[in-house]
Amino acid sequence: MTTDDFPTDEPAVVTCGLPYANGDLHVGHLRGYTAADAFNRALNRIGQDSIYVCGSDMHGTPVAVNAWKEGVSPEEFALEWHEQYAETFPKFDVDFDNYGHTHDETNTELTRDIVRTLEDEGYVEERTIEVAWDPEEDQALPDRYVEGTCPYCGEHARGDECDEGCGRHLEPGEIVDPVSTITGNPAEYREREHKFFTVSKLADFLTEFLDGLEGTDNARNQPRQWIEEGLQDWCITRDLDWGIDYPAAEGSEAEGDGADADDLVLYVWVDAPIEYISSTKQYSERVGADEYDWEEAWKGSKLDGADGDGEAGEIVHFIGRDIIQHHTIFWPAMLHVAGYDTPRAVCATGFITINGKGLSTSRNRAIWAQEYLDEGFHPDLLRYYLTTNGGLQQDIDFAWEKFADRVNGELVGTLGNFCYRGTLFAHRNYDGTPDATVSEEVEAEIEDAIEAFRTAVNEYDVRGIGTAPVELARFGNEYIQRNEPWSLVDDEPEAAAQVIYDCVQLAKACAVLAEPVMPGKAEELWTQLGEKDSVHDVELEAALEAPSAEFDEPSELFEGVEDERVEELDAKLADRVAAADDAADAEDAAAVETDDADAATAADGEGAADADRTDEEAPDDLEPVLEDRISFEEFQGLDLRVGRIETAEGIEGADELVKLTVDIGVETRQIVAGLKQLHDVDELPGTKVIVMANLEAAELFGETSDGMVLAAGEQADLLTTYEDAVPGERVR
Ligand code: B3M
Ligand code: ZN
Repeated sequence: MTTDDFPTDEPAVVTCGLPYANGDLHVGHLRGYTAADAFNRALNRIGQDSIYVCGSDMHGTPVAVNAWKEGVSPEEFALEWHEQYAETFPKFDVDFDNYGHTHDETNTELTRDIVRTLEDEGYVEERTIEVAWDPEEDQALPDRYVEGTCPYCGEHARGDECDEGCGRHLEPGEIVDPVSTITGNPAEYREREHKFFTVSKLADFLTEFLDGLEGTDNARNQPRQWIEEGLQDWCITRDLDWGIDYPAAEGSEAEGDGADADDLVLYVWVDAPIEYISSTKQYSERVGADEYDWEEAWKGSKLDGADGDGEAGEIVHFIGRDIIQHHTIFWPAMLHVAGYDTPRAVCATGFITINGKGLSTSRNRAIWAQEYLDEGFHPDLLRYYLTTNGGLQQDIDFAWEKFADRVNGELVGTLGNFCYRGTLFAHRNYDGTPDATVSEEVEAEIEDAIEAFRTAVNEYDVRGIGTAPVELARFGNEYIQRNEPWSLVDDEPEAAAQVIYDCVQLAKACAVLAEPVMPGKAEELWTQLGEKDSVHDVELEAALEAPSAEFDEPSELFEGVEDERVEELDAKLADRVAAADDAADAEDAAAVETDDADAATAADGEGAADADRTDEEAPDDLEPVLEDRISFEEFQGLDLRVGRIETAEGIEGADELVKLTVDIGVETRQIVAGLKQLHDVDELPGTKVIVMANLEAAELFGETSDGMVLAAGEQADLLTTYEDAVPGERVR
């Protein structure tokens, strides 16, 4: 297990979950890719040898179903999207050192190799199982070809995942009341032979792995619970003709329905994460192993002369929180058996909503990557907004108004304003940096900022990385205001030169610190400061190196977003959503009238990209409203208060509970709430909540719970206030 802080001597690799090559990229995607990109850049800034790799996920039913809808082959369909992604990411400065895809030769070979090793090591078993079957089309219905009910939580689910409920991976045959998404008919079950990876044998290994795993809390807590509940073996083959053929199946006959064993391909989740390794390998082959050795990165702890670090390599995965199980159970299990190092960290991000509602690609309630660029906004504004809006685990509500507030306040008002003021004054009075050296106060401030940045990297705190330059600029503004160089320049030229030298030094430090999250703007500032080379190549220490003696007249780094612009953008979005809703309603109505339409509607639902799982559609099984009405007086008897969580900590022995102290204005309460599996405990302090204040106190796991924090639904979505109600105010 690696416990050394970054930077270490080993080569690191940062990855982000592979996008399915099946539709346009939107802000939901960009959140993860920009966070991982910023993290990798930050690692480089602190002197860690690190690369960022990714690739398109070409296989599986998410691609096959959409290709079928379009009437093209999955390969042609996926390659087209792959090319589009490869062109789009650089426009957001998402700088992959290698961007491959899962269907290429490197990944196909490596996947077969790894699966053969799983077999050789005795971790693959053949079993007869029941798989969903469409009787009309006479074909198997793997994964997204079938929908039904989750056997664990009862929510509506897709074939291989409970996307609207508990988030579990579902094995073939597990889904209850299966319905074919091709014909809309109830599916039958048929017996088929399939291969299983016996993950259940690896519970002890995985428990130990999770104990050492860094990254976000949710990536450790959820899988621990799944292990406690008992691990199931994992079906790694599918009856599908799109994917990587199962290596041992070639040429053999399968029993059952007379289908050929060649029909069996590997489940998409086998070859998808292997692309992380394949992509690293491709990079290594391109630049040469002397510069970056993929085996050092993925097998470093097992190579000759390794210092006995154990299993974990410097591997950091950024993923959406819906694919934690794949990355913290199946993936490390595969790596372990196949002789690779396991990840050091898994950082699982929350989802994105748009104006408070679930992002829905099928309903066009999304901010598309290309659309954002077409609006003429600089990519760094979105990068900043997405990476610093909250902790990684928090959901982000995208609203143009909030976007504009952050841009206008933090970027224009603080960072841009300080850098422009300081450097313009320097240019006008000294043609660049005056003759001086940095003051002790400013040097200490920059050193603190560097230290905070380093800590943020080691805590996988991407928000902390992103806000570091803004915080420093905030100090800069205060410093310049306090020292008033404009009133010193005539009478006390030395004092004025000192202040302005400090300001230029601070601006230079801002450029270095801003590089990970705002690479384009950081480079612009760097160039304005007359610095040579590129800010992308320097390490943090450059923040304290002497600034260039000369530079040209600077220009403002950021442009504000006007209120009218926000209104215009909101109106456009609303029109788009309304048009898509009308189209969807018309389609639903048509589907009721004709049998044929059923297939189209079902497939359309499936075709929606990943973020649809946060769609704001009401679940089918909502409880009816209670018949007994209460009087207004009785309602008045409920003392509901606005509160603010002050502290939050887990309770020993209770997996789900957190102990909160909540400020409810009139007093501070201790409240125990079942939030631990669903929220990042560290992110809870500061959150405004609604507290049921006159509930009888209760004792839970030896802790007093004096009140109740209100939350909605399975995910314990915390109720909060819309604007600025303060703790203690009553909710009426
Ligand atoms: N292609 C997309 C998702 O489920 C999926 C990720 C693969 S990561 C190895 O978010
Ligand atoms: Zn479920």
